[in-house]
Amino acid sequence: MQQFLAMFPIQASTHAAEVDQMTVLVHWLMLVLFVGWGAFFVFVLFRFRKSANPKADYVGAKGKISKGLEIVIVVVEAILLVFYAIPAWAKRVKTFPSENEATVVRVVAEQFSWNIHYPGPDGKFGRTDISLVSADNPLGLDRRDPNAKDDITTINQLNLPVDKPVLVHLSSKDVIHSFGLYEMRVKQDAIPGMTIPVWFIPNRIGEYEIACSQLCGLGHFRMRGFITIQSAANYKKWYDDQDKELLPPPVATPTPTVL
Ligand SMILES: [Cu+2]
Repeated sequence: MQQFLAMFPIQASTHAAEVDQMTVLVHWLMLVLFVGWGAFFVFVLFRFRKSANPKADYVGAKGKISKGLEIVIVVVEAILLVFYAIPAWAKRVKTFPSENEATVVRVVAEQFSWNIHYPGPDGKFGRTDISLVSADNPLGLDRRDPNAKDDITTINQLNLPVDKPVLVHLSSKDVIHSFGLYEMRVKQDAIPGMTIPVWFIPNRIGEYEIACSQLCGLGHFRMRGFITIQSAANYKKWYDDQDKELLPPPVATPTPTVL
């Protein structure tokens, strides 16, 4: 199992180990099936060669072994599904962290970038309007809305604090993209017209990649963002710095002229 894990990206979220465990088990099953079916295929080539069977038999194999093996495979697959896959997926989609105790962020995909939208210190996302979308305002954020005044937006840069649940509201402006955070073992399609919640708890400080995992157009290859996991203090500093940039520039006080 460890040899398999060495090939995986590092685990940077609390549920990553569970996903990897299931992936490894599925690969072991597939390895057994590959070797088993491959050996059976070679056996069949030899056993039913033309010189030994000049006349074709249309009935086929009648032994009980193949049926028994098929039942074993179905049982093993059912065990993987019922005891690993379904419980693991249920944890991702049944309950979500409350907005009060999570870092809440909107991620809006577009050809070919990731627009990130933080609600700012007030914790409320400002209004967005499609008619306001422009090159300078890819989210169409309405800064006249009181809730939008302190909102922070970035392109291709998602900063998050470590060891705190993250709740992403994921959507898309144009085509279907896929929000892929390999180190977090997170992958979710971003679909136009839908907002899909995704949550995870990053547990390893570092810089990782946001990859679009859906072939979404000619520029798909460059649809690459970054996710920076920081300590709580560094994240707060980053957040405050972003927010300060939103403040109107201080009015210059005229220096008194000495006559
Ligand atoms: Cu994409």
